[in-house]
Amino acid sequence: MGRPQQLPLAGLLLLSLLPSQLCTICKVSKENYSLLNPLISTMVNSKYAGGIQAANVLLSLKLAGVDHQSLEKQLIQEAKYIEEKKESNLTSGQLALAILALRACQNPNESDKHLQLVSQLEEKFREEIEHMGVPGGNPKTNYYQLSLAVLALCLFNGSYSITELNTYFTPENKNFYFGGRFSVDTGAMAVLALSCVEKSVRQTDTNGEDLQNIKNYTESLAKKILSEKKENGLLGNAFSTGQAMQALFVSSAYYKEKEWNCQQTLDTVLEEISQGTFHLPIAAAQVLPALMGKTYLDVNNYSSCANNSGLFNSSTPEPTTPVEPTSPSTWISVNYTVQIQETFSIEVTVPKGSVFLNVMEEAQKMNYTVFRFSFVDSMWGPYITSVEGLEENRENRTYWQLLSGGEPLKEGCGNYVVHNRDYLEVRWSKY
Ligand code: B12
Ligand SMILES: *[C@@H]1O[C@H](CO)[C@@H](O)[C@H](O)[C@H]1NC(C)=O
Ligand SMILES: *[C@@H]1O[C@H](CO)[C@@H](O)[C@H](O)[C@H]1NC(C)=O
Ligand SMILES: *[C@@H]1O[C@H](CO)[C@@H](O)[C@H](O)[C@H]1NC(C)=O
Ligand SMILES: *[C@@H]1O[C@H](CO)[C@@H](O)[C@H](O)[C@H]1NC(C)=O
Ligand SMILES: *[C@@H]1O[C@H](CO)[C@@H](O)[C@H](O)[C@H]1NC(C)=O
Ligand SMILES: *[C@@H]1O[C@H](CO)[C@@H](O)[C@H](O)[C@H]1NC(C)=O
Ligand SMILES: *[C@@H]1O[C@H](CO)[C@@H](O)[C@H](O)[C@H]1NC(C)=O
Ligand SMILES: *[C@@H]1O[C@H](CO)[C@@H](O)[C@H](O)[C@H]1NC(C)=O
Ligand SMILES: *[C@@H]1O[C@H](CO)[C@@H](O)[C@H](O)[C@H]1NC(C)=O
Ligand SMILES: *[C@@H]1O[C@H](CO)[C@@H](O)[C@H](O)[C@H]1NC(C)=O
Ligand SMILES: *[C@@H]1O[C@H](CO)[C@@H](O)[C@H](O)[C@H]1NC(C)=O
Repeated sequence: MGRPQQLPLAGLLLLSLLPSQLCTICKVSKENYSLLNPLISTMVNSKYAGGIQAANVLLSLKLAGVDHQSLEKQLIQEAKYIEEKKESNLTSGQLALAILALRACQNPNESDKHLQLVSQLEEKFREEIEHMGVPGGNPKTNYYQLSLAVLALCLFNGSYSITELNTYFTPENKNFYFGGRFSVDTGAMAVLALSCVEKSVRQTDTNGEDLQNIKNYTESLAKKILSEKKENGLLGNAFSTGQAMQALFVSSAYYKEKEWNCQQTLDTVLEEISQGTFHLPIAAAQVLPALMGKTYLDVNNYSSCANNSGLFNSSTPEPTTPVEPTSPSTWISVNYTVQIQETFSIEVTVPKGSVFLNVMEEAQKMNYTVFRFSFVDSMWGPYITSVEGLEENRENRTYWQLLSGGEPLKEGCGNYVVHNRDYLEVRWSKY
């Protein structure tokens, strides 16, 4: 008599023991895929300098089910080079991305390729942990990259220590914050990594305490991401939202349904796409998987890799960035300030439509001693490394922060379009 009652109870119990099986995922409907075409064409029509630069894009296209052979060929070349060279100067996160991109959607019947890369990543992860020294120290790179490394090791059978994760991934760790502000991108990548670890711990040896801590961290980080939700549904800003959505997809057991209106977030992202917000290939690559209901945890799941090639249209022209053609007669003037301890200001006149970098170049021409600067190119555009001869320093966690009207910018100096009477600042800061 008791049986029919016990069975559903046992089922319920099982469900509550397997929280990560529950998933609230909202995604763009097939009828609406054309709204994603600007992202696809941005990614497919760009030129990629190094193979590693293409990794983010290839990973994204594979998860979305759009195949792009030439990108993959380029990356395989690069991988061969790294494997042979052994001594490689890639950072942990770059190598992790290369592995994720190469192995994503690989037919499980094919023999595992690039095992060498996984053991190289183990080594780089060790170096990161060693660099942190004691709890309270910092990694060589940052927690976004550390999380990418843990994720790739977890998905592809690399080794890492769960005890170390327990030590270093407490949500209060300062590396989750830049200048006191929670970094949504970083927290999201950590949630993805920890969710993978949680799944694999549960499958193997279940050290109760380790598992309990991992769950606790995931819950806290998911809550922190939700606390960065804006009125319009974005999580952090437009550029962190895709990764934050992925994190909330895999951690839905840890928050209540009413705490997040996924559809609202999705609609706002679609609106941002139409405004050209994701015009950089890297920005498009980071946001696309979530819109298709995919997460980085799907990369080793062959059966979730659909072929959607026929549904997308990469021949549509790229959306033009909303910058009016510059007529040479329209000039604007901005106030540009370099702040270390002393402050130097200058009034700079530039053509309408200019970006922050153009202002810096103009100021440099006017007074080289005070306004000289240097930058390196990255996937997000130019990254300022020194101003007035003062170099950023990763050990000291110093960098050159960009601001307008006293507010930190959401974009780099190559993309932020300045406006008349803008009050621009580069400020020597700590994170
Ligand atoms: C860590 C990080 C930083 C660190 C980098 C140093 C470090 N210790 O690693 C610090 C805190 C210094 C930083 C600074 C800035 N950042 Co930042 N950063 C990140 C983060 C969280 C991870 C980057 C990473 O490691 N990627 C993985 C590796 C494998 O890729 P990578 O290409 O090798 O990574 C390098 C570059 O990304 C570079 N970098 C980091 N931030 C930025 C920003 C710009 C504009 C450029 C060109 C390069 C760059 O540093 C990384 C390490 O070397 C990303 C989040 C994301 N979604 O990508 C944001 C992110 C890239 N940053 C962003 C921004 C806006 C900035 C700032 C412009 C903020 C400001 N107002 O000053 C400044 C850069 C100013 C300058 N000097 O030019 C935005 C870029 C959005 C956009 N459309 O351009 C992102 C996407 C965060 C966000 N959601 O808003 N950042
Ligand atoms: C397609 O997108 C529009 C605008 O974002 C939305 O209002 C509509 O409900 C979507 N259609 C479907 C079938 O999901
Ligand atoms: C690694 O070194 C090569 C050659 O010295 C250089 O071209 C490349 O940009 C370096 N990569 C990184 C990530 O530093
Ligand atoms: C892998 O091989 C098995 C047995 O040969 C076959 O049934 C299965 O369809 C293959 N899987 C894929 C994804 O090709
Ligand atoms: C994972 O790696 C271990 C050794 O580190 C090996 O014994 C095991 O067979 C590997 N498992 C898979 C699925 O590749
Ligand atoms: C995680 O654990 C700490 C200490 O054990 C506790 O204070 C905190 O409330 C827990 N967080 C969550 C989200 O359960
Ligand atoms: C793999 O993907 C399929 C289809 O999306 C899904 O049904 C299945 O649960 C996934 N398997 C794992 C282990 O995540
Ligand atoms: C995906 O489908 C398209 C046609 O819809 C086909 O041309 C292409 O070869 C397929 N790609 C893969 C990897 O199956
Ligand atoms: C792709 O775009 C071209 C040009 O914009 C258009 O003619 C064609 O109908 C589109 N195809 C699909 C499948 O959307
Ligand atoms: C720029 O703005 C600062 C702060 O408002 C002000 O002190 C400075 O005089 C201005 N510089 C120029 C050249 O207008
Ligand atoms: C550059 O600015 C500094 C500080 O305001 C000033 O001492 C110096 O004379 C200026 N140099 C030129 C070439 O204007
Ligand atoms: C790092 O900070 C220390 C202490 O403030 C300083 O002595 C050192 O010169 C800094 N290093 C660099 C490369 O800026």
